[in-house]
Amino acid sequence: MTRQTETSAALPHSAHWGAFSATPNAKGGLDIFPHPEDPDPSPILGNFADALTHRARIAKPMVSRAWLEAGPGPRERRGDGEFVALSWDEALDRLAGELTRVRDAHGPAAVFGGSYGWASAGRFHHAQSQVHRFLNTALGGYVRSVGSYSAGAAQALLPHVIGAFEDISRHNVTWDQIVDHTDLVLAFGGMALKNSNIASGGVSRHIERGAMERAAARGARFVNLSPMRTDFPSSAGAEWISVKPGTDTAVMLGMMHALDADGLADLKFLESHCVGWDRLAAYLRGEADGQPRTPAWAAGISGVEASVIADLAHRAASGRTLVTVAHALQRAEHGEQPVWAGVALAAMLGRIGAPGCGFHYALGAMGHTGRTPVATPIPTMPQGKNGVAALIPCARISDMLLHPGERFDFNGATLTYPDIRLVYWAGGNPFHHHQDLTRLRRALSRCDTFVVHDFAWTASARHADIVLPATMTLEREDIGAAGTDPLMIAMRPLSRPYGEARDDHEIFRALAARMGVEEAFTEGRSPEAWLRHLYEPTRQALAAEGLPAPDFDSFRAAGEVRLPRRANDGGILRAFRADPAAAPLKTPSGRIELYSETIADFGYSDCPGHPAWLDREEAPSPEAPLWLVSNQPATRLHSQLDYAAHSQASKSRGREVMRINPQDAAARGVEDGDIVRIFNARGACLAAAQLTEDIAPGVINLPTGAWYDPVDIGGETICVHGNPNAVTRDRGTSRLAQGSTGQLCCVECEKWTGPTPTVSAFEPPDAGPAAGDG
Ligand SMILES: Nc1nc2c(c(=O)[nH]1)N[C@H]1C(S)=C(S)[C@@H](COP(=O)(O)OP(=O)(O)OC[C@H]3O[C@@H](n4cnc5c(=O)[nH]c(N)nc54)[C@H](O)[C@@H]3O)O[C@H]1N2
Ligand SMILES: Nc1nc2c(c(=O)[nH]1)N[C@H]1C(S)=C(S)[C@@H](COP(=O)(O)OP(=O)(O)OC[C@H]3O[C@@H](n4cnc5c(=O)[nH]c(N)nc54)[C@H](O)[C@@H]3O)O[C@H]1N2
Ligand SMILES: [Mo]
Repeated sequence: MTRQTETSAALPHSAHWGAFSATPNAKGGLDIFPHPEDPDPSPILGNFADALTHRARIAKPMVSRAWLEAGPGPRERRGDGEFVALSWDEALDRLAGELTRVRDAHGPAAVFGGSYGWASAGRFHHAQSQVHRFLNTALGGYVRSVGSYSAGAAQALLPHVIGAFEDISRHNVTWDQIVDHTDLVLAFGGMALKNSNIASGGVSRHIERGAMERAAARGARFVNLSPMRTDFPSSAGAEWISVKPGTDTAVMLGMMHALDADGLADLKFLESHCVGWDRLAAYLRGEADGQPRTPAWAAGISGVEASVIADLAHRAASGRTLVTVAHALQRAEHGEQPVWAGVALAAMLGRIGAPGCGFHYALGAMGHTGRTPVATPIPTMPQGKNGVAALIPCARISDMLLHPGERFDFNGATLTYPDIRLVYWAGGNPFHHHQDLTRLRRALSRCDTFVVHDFAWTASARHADIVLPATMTLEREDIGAAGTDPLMIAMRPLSRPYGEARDDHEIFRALAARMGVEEAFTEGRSPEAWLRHLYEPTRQALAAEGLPAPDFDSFRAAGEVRLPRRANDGGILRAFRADPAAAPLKTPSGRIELYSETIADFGYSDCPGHPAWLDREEAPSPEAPLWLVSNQPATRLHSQLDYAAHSQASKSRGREVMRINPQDAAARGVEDGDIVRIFNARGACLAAAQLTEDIAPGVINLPTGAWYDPVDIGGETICVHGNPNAVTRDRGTSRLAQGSTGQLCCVECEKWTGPTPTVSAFEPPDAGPAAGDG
């Protein structure tokens, strides 16, 4: 992001990718100025410049003609029909009627309101909070989703073996400690700076690049264990060890074997702070099955030479070492295992809880990590009480819709999929985030009604029956805040709403009014009154600390307020290290569990009682010999604003770019810039090839986020724009966590020789004559 001089007329605002201010320009767009305190602003801010009035925005309430004419009900297929524009009054009347029908006929447990997604940074207009509050108020509840696509496996596993997810991923080793203390960072999955651009709720300072460079200048070494060199900034001088996708657990087990065999394990720490070392040691030594997990064994699986694995173990034991495991590793089949193995490896090194050392889950994967949390509460919209008990792990959406009444395992419990009639989404894009989109399409055809609020014609909106145009963040007043950022931002509206767009809150208020619960939904507050109300707990906490605690009007006039941080005290792991009896972990034993009785007792063969290397169902085959890594995109947050300038500039021939090693490209006659078809038995997409030595042979990379653009060609549905979820696999990580496995799948790829279909993902769908026009 180039820094320009901000004019005094610029108004503050905030996004998940940075705090900024902006002024309207003569082109109908915005001039964007990163926050002056941000040392390394995110280039993703560039997507705001032309975002407001793009043709991909939704201008009016729209209803699919099929739903309007045939009424609610399952359909052959959603997503390829015509839409009809309705007035707000008519759209809201029909939706309120349908919500009432479903509630009265089937009860609130027939409504899926999980509505997973990142929405926008403002805390009041946070779409998920608004939709949950509305469904709780108007229906008495809804079927919810738990966990995240980000970290489903880790969220279920970490509390069993080391501690609460937040404690291990947010209040642990800090960047300051790494600058001062760490000798060696073993980064499994790397720490790409593109990823720490992002923090939900906002991030006013991007500190990672500077911290890595300062640590490296002091002599710290970073090792990027990943199939891609670009997963670490070159300025930090990282060594690249290329690991075959999905095999990190084997590498870690090989390192652990070397530590054990060479007498380098910290037996004192294993005795005083851990349980289950004997069980893990027996596994490492192959006592039960005759297969010791030696570096040579690990080399055969991972492609990393045995001597490199052993050497890494020795280096790790000789200094202050930090082990980090990226989210990506656990967003894959058996994703629990690399997280647990990382904890076990760090435990054997004996430095968990020491400054800059030990284990940090997902350090650098977002701008939230490696910082100390703020000491005051931040504004949160109350969601009310959900009277429905039924839930799904978030990535089981298609399973739920396709298998109502069926039972499934989840973290020790057996749950039943509810029978869903109405699906409500606000602030997320399932046709971005979910796997195997052909299957999701089939699944979403089974419900009676699919409702989507969005500000743009995403694939989810195109598949909906009722599409309500929401305002985008740039058009609203709000408060931007994250529990890890020192600035709370008074976000100001930078434009009038596009077309007839309304705030999610206003849409829900109007629905609540029709359903007789307006007062309960709004508590009598206008949006402005809500902002003042939500600001108050933070102000009071500031005042109690004796810090500047401006009233709301002064906060709004100043544009921001500074929040104090908690002490940089290493969190629960530091206290536990110092005295495990006085500060036990929240695990069953109070210690780090290298063997978990709880997990063992669940009896899941896909997640046994200690970290283990497990055979995979998804693995390279003659039909699908390449690993596809579908990671986070560098030029946007997920699918958000894919239509805007910065994201568009990264495309080639209008398509998402797929990276491939020249060796694999040559074997397939693929040249740089060619359009390729990426496919497997589940589906296919087109992308533009880029040849690079920065990716390991046998692996290709297509980031997520290109808007799904399915076209039926020769009997096959192909996403012609390059959405990798056209080919990913829709299975849970294991019965423990049921997390998303979207990061990795196996595919083949070939040069596309047919006519290149036009990408129409950003063209609004066909709109028939408006209702009432004849
Ligand atoms: N293959 C594969 N798939 C993946 C992943 C992967 O690694 N590989 N990663 C996964 C991960 S980690 C995640 S977190 C998910 C992300 O999945 P999502 O969070 O669903 O993705 P977003 O594109 O951020 O979706 C947010 C949507 O909300 C809309 N929106 C923004 N502001 C507002 C608002 O104020 N009101 C309303 N109504 N709408 C708004 C945006 O336009 C956008 O459509 O994707 C997952 N999917
Ligand atoms: N710019 C940008 N930043 C983002 C996001 C975004 O959409 N855009 N999304 C944010 C969100 S919601 C999340 S959850 C985080 C996600 O954080 P991550 O999941 O960690 O991020 P990814 O980019 O998906 O993956 C990181 C890298 O892991 C490597 N990798 C994949 N599989 C393996 C494996 O099996 N072994 C090893 N060693 N490496 C592997 C890939 O090369 C990949 O580039 O990112 C956040 N940051
Ligand atoms: Mo995520």
